[in-house]
Amino acid sequence: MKVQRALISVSDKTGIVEFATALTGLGIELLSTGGTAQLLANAGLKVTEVADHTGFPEMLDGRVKTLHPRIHGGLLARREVEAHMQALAEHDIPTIDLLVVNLYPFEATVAKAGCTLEDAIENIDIGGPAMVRSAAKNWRGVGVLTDASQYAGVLDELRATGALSDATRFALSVAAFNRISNYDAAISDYLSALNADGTRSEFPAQSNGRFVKIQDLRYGENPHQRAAFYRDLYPAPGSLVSAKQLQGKELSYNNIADGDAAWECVKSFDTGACVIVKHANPCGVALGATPLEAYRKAFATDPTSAFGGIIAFNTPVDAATAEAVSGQFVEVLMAPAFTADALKLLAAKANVRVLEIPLDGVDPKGATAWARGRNLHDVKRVGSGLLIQTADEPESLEGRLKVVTKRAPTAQEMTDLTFAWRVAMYVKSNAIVYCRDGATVGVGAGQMSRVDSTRIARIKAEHAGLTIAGSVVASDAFFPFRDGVDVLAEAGAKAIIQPGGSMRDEEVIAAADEHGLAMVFTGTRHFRH
Ligand code: 93A
Repeated sequence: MKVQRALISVSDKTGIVEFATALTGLGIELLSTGGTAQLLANAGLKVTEVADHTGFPEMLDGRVKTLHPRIHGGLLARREVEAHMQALAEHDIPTIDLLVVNLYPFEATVAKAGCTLEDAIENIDIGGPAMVRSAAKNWRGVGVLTDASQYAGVLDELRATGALSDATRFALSVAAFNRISNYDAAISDYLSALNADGTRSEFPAQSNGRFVKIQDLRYGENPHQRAAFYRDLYPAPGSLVSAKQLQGKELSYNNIADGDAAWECVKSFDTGACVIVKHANPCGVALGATPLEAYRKAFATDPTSAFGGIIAFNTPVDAATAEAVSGQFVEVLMAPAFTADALKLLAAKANVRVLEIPLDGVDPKGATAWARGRNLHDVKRVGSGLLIQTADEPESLEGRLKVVTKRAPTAQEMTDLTFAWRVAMYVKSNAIVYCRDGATVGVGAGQMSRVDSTRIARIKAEHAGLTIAGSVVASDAFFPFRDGVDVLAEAGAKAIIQPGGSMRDEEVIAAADEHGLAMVFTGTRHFRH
């Protein structure tokens, strides 16, 4: 069906003059609302104002512009139904074959600090979504564009054939319904979280969390499971979903899950760090003056587990680091940037998936989860329900640590304790992390008993040829009994950081004193399941 008439009504006017000029060039007649019509007329285009078309002025501060039968009739009439076309003729309503609308910027308005309820309400578009809905319902006769990114493709097709194919109009219709549904969800989310006094409630009665597909995956956690990867409609800055893959095989489900674990951990350090993850747990974490130093120290923790691991850096990867990393079997390599020389070296390892994730706007010490580049809410599926909680945050330990043993940690022990505590937050519970000199020495993860994690971390350190003597230990939750403390003291550890708060704290502190250990309580726990 030939496109004869287009209605253009856009808030975001990016690219609209060029697009409208091209439509005019194809002999398409233009109708437009106030601001848009003005812009197009100023650009020298012939355009009819909607107010002239309907014979009704825009009124109520623009609240009523296009809500008129002469607009909706033109959009909704079924071209193949004779009675519809007769009705249009009777009421002198011309068809509208192409609709170009983008909506009042509700999402951007409420994202601004200090947005008032009045601002938000004025930015709820009524006429725009109504037209989009009419056109999208009548997709067999009307093409509907709701985003500037669609202009070029539609133009190509119109230039080639003067019309849009069924497939194109259907795809545009689906995109249009997605757009208004996300728009309404944003309004509903915003308003649902408001109390009558203007304060916001953190967990509204209804949640409309929206996700956009990034890609289908070859399979899920196992080859018999089907899977796809989605991102939040509004992702936090610096998160894995904004990764740019620079080379390598397609990402798998497990690559993404493990990559996220590595990325969330490495992002939480405010100095150069390297994190190696295997099966969702860090198997080596270290700080370093250079990425190469951080990598070497992290790798030394557990070379066996690091095989086929995910490696993440929070600083740009240079050639020396790329060369060292290439010496091991690595599934995914992640960093905020790579030097040209590093990329040249990595190109020789075509299978390695290299992900670049800029950390702009991410502050490891930021006040909110969002500023730290993490989503504010953490979601877990349970049966047909969801558990939602605020993200676990790496808290500042300043002024919080309580020394509970006779011996206080030395300055070096204290530095290592703080590092170990941070790492433990990213290890699955029960987590026991031995560290020395800004690097992990042994990691015990995901055990049902804390004392077993303590033993396993020690065994792993021994297998890696590392000595635990002189190391410090972080435990993600309190020691329920003294046995864990006995095990780590026997292994040669010198200081412990843990939340405290067990019924048997006294027994645990006495054990530490017996062994001459220093112990500090954080008062916070970091379970991770
Ligand atoms: O205030 S509205 O809800 N009432 C309407 O009748 C209406 N018609 C189009 N907003 C309406 N629009 C919106 O105006 C469009 O969705 C678009 O975002 C905007 C374009 O206005 P202008 O062309 O005056 O800049």
